[in-house]
Amino acid sequence: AWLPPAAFRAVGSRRALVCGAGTLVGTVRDELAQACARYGGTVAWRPGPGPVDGTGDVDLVLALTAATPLPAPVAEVAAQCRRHHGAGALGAEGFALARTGDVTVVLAEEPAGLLHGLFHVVRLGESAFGAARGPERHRPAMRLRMLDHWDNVDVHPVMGQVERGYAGGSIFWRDGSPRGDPARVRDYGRLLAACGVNAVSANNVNVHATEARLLTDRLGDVAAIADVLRPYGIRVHLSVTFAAPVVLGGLPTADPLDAGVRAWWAATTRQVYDRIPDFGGYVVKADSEGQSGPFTYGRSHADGANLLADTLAPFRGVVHWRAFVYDHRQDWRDRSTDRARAAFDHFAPHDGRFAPNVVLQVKHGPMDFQAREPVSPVLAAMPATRLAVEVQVTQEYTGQQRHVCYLAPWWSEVLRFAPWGDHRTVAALAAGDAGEGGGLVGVSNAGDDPFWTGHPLAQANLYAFGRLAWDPRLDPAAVLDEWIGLTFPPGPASGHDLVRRTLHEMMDGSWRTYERYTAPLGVGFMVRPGHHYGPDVDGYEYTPWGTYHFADRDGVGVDRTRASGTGFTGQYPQPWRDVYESLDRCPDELLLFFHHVPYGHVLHDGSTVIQHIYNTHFAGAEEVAALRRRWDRLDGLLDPGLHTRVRERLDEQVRCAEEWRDQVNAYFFRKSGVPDARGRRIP
Ligand code: GCW
Repeated sequence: AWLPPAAFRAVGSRRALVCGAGTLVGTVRDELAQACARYGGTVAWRPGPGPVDGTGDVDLVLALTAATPLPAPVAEVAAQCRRHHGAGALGAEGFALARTGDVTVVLAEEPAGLLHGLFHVVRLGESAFGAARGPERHRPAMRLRMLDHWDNVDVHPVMGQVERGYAGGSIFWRDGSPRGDPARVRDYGRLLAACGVNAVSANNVNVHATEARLLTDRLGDVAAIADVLRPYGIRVHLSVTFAAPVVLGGLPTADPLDAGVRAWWAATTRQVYDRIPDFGGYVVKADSEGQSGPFTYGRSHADGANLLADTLAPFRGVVHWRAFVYDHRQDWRDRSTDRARAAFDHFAPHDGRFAPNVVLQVKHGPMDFQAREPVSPVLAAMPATRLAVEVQVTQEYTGQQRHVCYLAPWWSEVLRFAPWGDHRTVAALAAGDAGEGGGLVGVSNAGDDPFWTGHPLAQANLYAFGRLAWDPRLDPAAVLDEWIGLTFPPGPASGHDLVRRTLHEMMDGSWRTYERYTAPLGVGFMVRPGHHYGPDVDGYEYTPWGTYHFADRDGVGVDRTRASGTGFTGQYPQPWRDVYESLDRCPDELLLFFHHVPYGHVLHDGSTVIQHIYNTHFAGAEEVAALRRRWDRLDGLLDPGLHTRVRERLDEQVRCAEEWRDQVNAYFFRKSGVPDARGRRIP
């Protein structure tokens, strides 16, 4: 992935000094030692206070501020930092980077900062050892940067080992047991640390019988994962079932206000911390898609979340409480129920009632990880609640890691969205004041596949997730180049520039390409029910899931206006409540999410809706064909196994994009009777 040995060439050929002690400092030293063994550099380590020994000639110093006396160049950087930012300005994970004289300095207050600093230097490569720079201060925008694994311990009869997993089996589990491959887990932790992730939840939010027991008699399995990830600064969290007091504790109820239930959770949580002192906390999917929750007992989600939060608080743990609560058994004939409204209707009234260590985990859009949705209005409606934004790194609705679909531009749009039209962005809401918000959560796309993510190019999504959680202002195209540079370092073979250029060209616009050949203008779904791969325009139209497009002979789209529809637009603050309400002002890419319009409705670019559908679907499929041609140019320049794997996936993407094009075009031609103005073939 993005840590091939060659990514360490620049640091590995230097004379490095590490000052400080602790597990994570040990990791920094070991990383450097490994790199130096390969590239001829040296590493000295000064764990405690004492004379600076054998450190006359160094190129790179990584030091904790506490490791006094600090070597001269570091002391200078420390003094500058204090002058500019005051004491304690680097925080738990931040670092300062400077190049003074001939020495590159990384300074941190805490060991985790040193580790992030090391990986930053790795990313910079030779340029970290060039011109004078800094001191620059780097701190994560979000304190919580978590990947959720929807991994089952047992193989689930329908969902398999990993729910919505497209990269083989689980990294953690196989057939009901731990997978027994700590080296793989360690490598994973290393990759995550190198892009800035600091938390992992190790099991599916749909908690089945075996998985429920991870909280109690199988806690040892979780502790083993925590032990392996700890040296990389990654904390482990656990998905738990709200019914645990009943299914594990044998109590007659899981009512959050019941004294026995509270005592059970308190005792259970204490045992978790006895075993895993740095345990991160619980993740809960309650009253959602069949999972149990407080509604069963006539209690609110604030009651439910606070129960768990109270038991975690003494240990500084958090509960990630998911806002993905909606009626999945609705009647498709009932036009008044709107799934998009559900999270807001359930949660917004409870703003201010959640304990400080509850993180309300909100999917970025009001529906479900479609290739295009508006930003969830919940994010603007709960100023007194810690909010996390959840994105889906695993490509359930975006090509299932058989299609190239670089998602960072999509996430970046979401994170930069300004719900009130002013300086306050979604990223700022998730970051919170002084980084105390709920952060960014991604559903992991990694598995036991040799390329980690099934599609080798899907690794870029995992990398970009971590980088954007660390700094949501990063340009996704620059993050892509960073990933390409690390993953495909210049080697002895020629053609490296072509590789870089081609990968960038293929990936940068791939999310928009995907959008073009799938569901049009923000209407979403149109996928095969169940597994969600490939087109099926009416697949969900008459189902209980609340995901409809309402196409008929005259028009298509969901009327979510206040004037004549479900009123969903009213969940947004100004300016968006009026922008989305207005047929004229609503952005084209979301038109069918908010409005039901005739096929002849004219978009801002002058084309009709029906012609737009034809144009984008022909264009999208052509763009995929061009992707495959581009990839062919790289034959012989890359590892053959990798080239073949991507080539196979591109063949499938071409086939599938044509299928999408033809089904969507044929469907709307048949409904509307309007021919393509350009006379192209529609089957
Ligand atoms: O996107 C849907 C998926 C479910 C998933 C659910 C959720 C884990 O189809 O597989 O369940 O969302 O986010 O809880």
